[in-house]
Amino acid sequence: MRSWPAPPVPSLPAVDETLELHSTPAATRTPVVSRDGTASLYVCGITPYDATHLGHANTYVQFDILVRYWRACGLDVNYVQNVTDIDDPLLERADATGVDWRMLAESQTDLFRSDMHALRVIPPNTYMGAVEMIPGVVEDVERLLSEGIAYPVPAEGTATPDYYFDIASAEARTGWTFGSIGNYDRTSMEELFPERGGDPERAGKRDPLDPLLWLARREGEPSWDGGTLGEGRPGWHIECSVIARRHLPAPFSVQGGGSDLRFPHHEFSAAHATAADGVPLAEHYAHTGMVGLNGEKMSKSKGNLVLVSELTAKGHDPQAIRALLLSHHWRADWSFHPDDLAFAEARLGRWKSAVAHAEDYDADPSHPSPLQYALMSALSGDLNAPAALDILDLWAAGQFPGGTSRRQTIDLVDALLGISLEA
Ligand code: 5CA
Ligand code: ZN
Repeated sequence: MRSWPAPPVPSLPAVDETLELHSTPAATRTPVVSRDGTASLYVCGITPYDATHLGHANTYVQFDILVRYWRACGLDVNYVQNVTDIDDPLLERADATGVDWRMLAESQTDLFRSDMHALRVIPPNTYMGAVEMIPGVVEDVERLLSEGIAYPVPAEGTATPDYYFDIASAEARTGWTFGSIGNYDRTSMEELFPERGGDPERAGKRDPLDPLLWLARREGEPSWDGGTLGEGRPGWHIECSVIARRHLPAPFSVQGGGSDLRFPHHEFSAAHATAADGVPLAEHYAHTGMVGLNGEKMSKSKGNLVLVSELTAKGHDPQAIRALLLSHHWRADWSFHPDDLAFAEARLGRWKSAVAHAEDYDADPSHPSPLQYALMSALSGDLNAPAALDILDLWAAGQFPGGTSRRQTIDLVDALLGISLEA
């Protein structure tokens, strides 16, 4: 599927840093080791039934810093993102609003594209919808079935059964242990499962937490050819597992998303992949904090959304929105307050004014400036963007030691932080 236009990214003299990232399964910082000059990333994309809110924007802007950091280290980055363009919440919203589900998905994905473009987020190399990946999903579910890691559950009024993933069998036959990815104990997972799309009450399941792999065709719902599974549509976790495995090496460097995806989503997409391939899905799992409004998580279901498109329509500079997001550490939970945006706008103004008055001279383009070392060193320690912005404040206040020309500064801030300070 089409993504969005790439922003220009100035090239920087390469600096060889070692990135340390807080990985959820390890629950601590771990070095991210690149292989053969490459790094690979999968970030879970939107379910397009409502436009981009600040929580989504935060997740994609924070992972954009990872992409930019890797590129500045001279790595070749392979980045994949999905769109959950078929799932229950999308069908429910389409039903409730009387809009065709395809039109809803298309219009909201388009709005997301224009928001990402406005926020200067580097697009993924592969942007793929669940619907496009259905043949791959069918292939994998058939494989899991033949290996005894999936099983049918008869459904009322359907010609063929639904299919579920067998947690116990996967634990016995693969290297995956239940809870090892999201880092939750069984009691917490039992609490979270029904809140996040799971169906613990479904009769006929071997374990109440076994997740759905393939849903048989229901009257009045869209469905696709499922080969030996029968007509139907994919479960949620298998979608990301299959899209990632078909487009990235196994294991790839980082699986990303918001912390609401720790369980069940990332736990099970990793489990499905390990069961199908025999190797872990990813080396690291990175989860961004949840953005809220007045202390409550911002979510489509609660309707307490601050939309990027509404802020920009009111005349707010998307670059100030970006600066606001990056003033929070990627793992932090935080609540939006309109004053924060005014603060970010003033801050951006100070950086721009400092750049406009900075000295221009011919700096050696192959030699990293002291400012570049400082910013990259801040980012190498668990992608500390707030610390990078503080360094920029120091520089703008004339308190940063070491020379950096006007042009170098513009290129540096643009390449690493995605903020253009050009007048
Ligand atoms: N399509 C699935 C992932 S495969 C999904 O979770 N879609 S979503 O539209 O609900 O969320 C898109 C991304 O934004 C996910 O990575 C999710 O973790 C993240 N996200 C959702 N709400 C928030 C929030 N309030 N704060 C931060 N990130 C959020
Ligand atoms: Zn996903």
